[in-house]
Amino acid sequence: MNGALIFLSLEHRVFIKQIELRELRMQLLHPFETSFGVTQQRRILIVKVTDGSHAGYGEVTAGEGPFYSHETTETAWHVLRDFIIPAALGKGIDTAGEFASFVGGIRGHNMAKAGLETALWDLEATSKQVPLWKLIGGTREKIDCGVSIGIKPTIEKLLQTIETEVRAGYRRIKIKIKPGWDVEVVRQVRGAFPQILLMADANSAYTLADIDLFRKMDRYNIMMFEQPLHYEDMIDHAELQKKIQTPVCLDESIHSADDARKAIQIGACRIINVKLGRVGGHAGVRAVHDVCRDHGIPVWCGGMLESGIGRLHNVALSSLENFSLPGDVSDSKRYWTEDIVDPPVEVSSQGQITQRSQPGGPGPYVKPALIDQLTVRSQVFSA
Ligand code: OSB
Ligand code: MG
Repeated sequence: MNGALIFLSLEHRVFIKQIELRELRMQLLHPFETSFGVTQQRRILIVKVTDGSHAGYGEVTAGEGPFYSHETTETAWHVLRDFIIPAALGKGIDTAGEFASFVGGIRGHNMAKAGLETALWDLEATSKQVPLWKLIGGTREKIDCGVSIGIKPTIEKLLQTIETEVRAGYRRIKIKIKPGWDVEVVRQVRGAFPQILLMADANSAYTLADIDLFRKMDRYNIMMFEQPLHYEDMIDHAELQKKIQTPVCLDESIHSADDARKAIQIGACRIINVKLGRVGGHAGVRAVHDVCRDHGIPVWCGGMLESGIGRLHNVALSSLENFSLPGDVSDSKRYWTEDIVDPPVEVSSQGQITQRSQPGGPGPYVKPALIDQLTVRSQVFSA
C-alpha cells in the first residue's frame, strides 16, 4: 500500500469511543395483532455510538415479549451491556463490517448485535460523507412499499383498512392469518379486491396437519404464505411447499446466509423475508441477499414496527438489487403521531420511498429533544 492510501484509510478509521443505550416508550397509533399476540405499547431500544467527532444510531428490533423471537427488549439490554458493548468498546475499525469478528463468540442475540452493528454503519456513512444506502452497495433509488395489516375484530374492518391502504398507493397488501382467521378471510379479501398483490403471514401458527387449509387458500392467487409453520422449521416447510402452488416465504426460520442456503437447497421456500435484526445487521442482510440472488430467490424487507431510526435503516437496505418485491417498509404516520426522525419516513402516492441523497443513515435526522422526552432509562459506556 502506498502512503496516500494509508493516510486515507487512517483518516476514516472509526474509534468506538462511547456507546449509549436508551429505552424509549412509544405508543403505536393502532394496536397490531398477529397470531402470537397484540402490541400497542412499544419498548424501543436505541443504540448511539460516537467516535469523538460523529455519531451513529441503530435500533434493536426485539419485541416486548419472547413471542416472535426469543429476544426481548430486556434480554437485548442485558446482552448488549454485559457482552456486546464490552467486546466492541475501545476498538478501532476501518469498516463496520469488522464488527462481526468482535461478537463471533456470542451465540444468537442477533437483534441485540444488530442494534450496535447498524449504529456503526450509520457512523461510518456519516464520517465518510456518503449516503448509507450507497455505502452498503445499494442501487435502488426508489423502493416499492407494501403494508402489513394485523388481525382485525371483523372482516368488514379488515376490508376497510385494505381500501384505505390501496388508495394511499401501497403496492402490496399483507394480511395476518391464524387458525379461525384464514380461508374465509382470504376468500372475502380476494372477492373484494380481485387485482391487488396479496399475501398472508401466519407467524408459525400452523402445522402440516393443516395442509388442506393451505390447499383451499391456494385458489386465491396469493403471492406467498409467509412462515406458515414452526419458527425453527425448514423440513416441514419443504414438505408443504411440494404440496401447494403458492410460494412459501420464510421469515422466523432464517437467521443467516447459511440458513438461507439450506432452506433453498431443500426447497423450504421460494422467497425470503429479510429483517435487519433477525440476521444481525447490514452485513448479515448483504450475505442473505447474495445467497438468495445467486439462487434466483427474490427477497423483500420485513418490518418490526420500528421507530424512524430502524425504519431508515430498512429503507437503506431495501436499495440492494435483489430486494425485488415490495417490503413491509411503510410511512411513519401509520405507526406514530410523531416519529423520532425529521423528516419522518414518507411514502409517495405511487407507493414508493425515495432514498435520501445526503451523507449518513438515520443519524442526521434524529430528534434529540423528543428522544429525551420518550426515554425511560439510559446508560453510557465510555472507552
Ligand atoms: O412477522 O413480519 C412479521 C411485526 C412484528 C413482528 C413480526 C412481524 C411484524 C409485521 C409488521 O408483520 C411489519 C411492520 O409493519 O413493521
Ligand atoms: Mg412475518
